[in-house]
Amino acid sequence: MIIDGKQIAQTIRGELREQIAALRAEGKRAPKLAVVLVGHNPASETYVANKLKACAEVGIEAERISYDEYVTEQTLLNEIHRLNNDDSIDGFIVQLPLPAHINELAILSAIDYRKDVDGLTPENVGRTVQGLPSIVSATPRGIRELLARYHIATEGKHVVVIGRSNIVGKPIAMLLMQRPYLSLPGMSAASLGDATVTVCHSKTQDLASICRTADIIIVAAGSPNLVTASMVKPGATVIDVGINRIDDPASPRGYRLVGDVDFEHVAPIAGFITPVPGGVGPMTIVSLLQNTLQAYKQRN
Ligand code: NAD
Ligand code: L34
Repeated sequence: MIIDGKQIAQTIRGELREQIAALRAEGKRAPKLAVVLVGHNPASETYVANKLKACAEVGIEAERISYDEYVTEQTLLNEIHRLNNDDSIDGFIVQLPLPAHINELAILSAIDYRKDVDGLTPENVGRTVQGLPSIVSATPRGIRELLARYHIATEGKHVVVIGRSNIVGKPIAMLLMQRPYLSLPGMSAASLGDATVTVCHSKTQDLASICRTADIIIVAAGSPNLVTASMVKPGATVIDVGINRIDDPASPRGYRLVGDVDFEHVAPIAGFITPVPGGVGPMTIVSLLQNTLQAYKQRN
């Protein structure tokens, strides 16, 4: 069965729109998000445009703050301090990647964790690890939501995560291994967590045999066709986070998107599988909206 992330994201946007309309009807102001974008990475431009459009759809005010790729780290830090202290802003994100001359962790660490709607500050990551209420980063939150809404339980299951990034691999591994005491405001109830998690990465030996023992594979590697049919146990759930642009003169944009999974051959044997596009990507965006509403509620 194909997991329809686009559809679920649309449903959640409808829920958010209603919640925000109800707040407005009580005379409250709209939540407000700011997005800091550095440089002109075409993929980042697309993702940020999708985020701003989704905000407009649900009634979240959004502001895009752009810098060219030569901006100094200090200028960005000043902007972050300004946003931390701007009472009209409920949350903000710094779209990644940043240019190589900027220290990503220094930038993320400067964000006030209460406004960190990407859940990437040391405070939010640490609180998530300890099972305290926190803001969970958008893509892992979206993956959890997909599993919950498709009633895919993780308790006692073997989850293989491929990729160890701070933005996907590490946090999703942490969330799914937890005892399910994490309260995520606005998230549908399901028994998520309690999984046995294996994290694989570029130095892992014999990825294929590890994957074959997985009930759930979550791949965020950025490598087309990394997960092939022979690596997937029949009936397993496959969550494809990868987004890769493949040159394709026949398509209107000159490229097409593929994930990290050989979808054509894996889909027939998987129990559940997410497509690319239309799987995890739209959930990342809607999770940011949920996080923004969460930050707004916690401030008010
Ligand atoms: P990254 O790009 O920072 O790092 C890739 C990770 O994959 C590393 O940990 C590396 O060890 C591992 N890896 C690479 N090749 C491997 C291999 N052959 N075998 C095993 N492990 C391997 O990670 P990221 O930022 O999580 O991004 C990964 C992919 O997910 C990219 O394609 C990115 O565009 C995509 N992404 C999508 C979303 C979404 O919302 N759909 C969100 C974030 C990232
Ligand atoms: N700070 N940096 C920060 N936060 C994030 O949450 C992100 N990410 C990742 C890159 N850097 C970030 C995103 O926003 C990846 N990402 C993201 C966002 C949206 C989509 C994909 C990745 C998305 O909309 N995907 C669509 C297709 C988009 C297209 O046409 O290119 C999909 O259906 O998968």
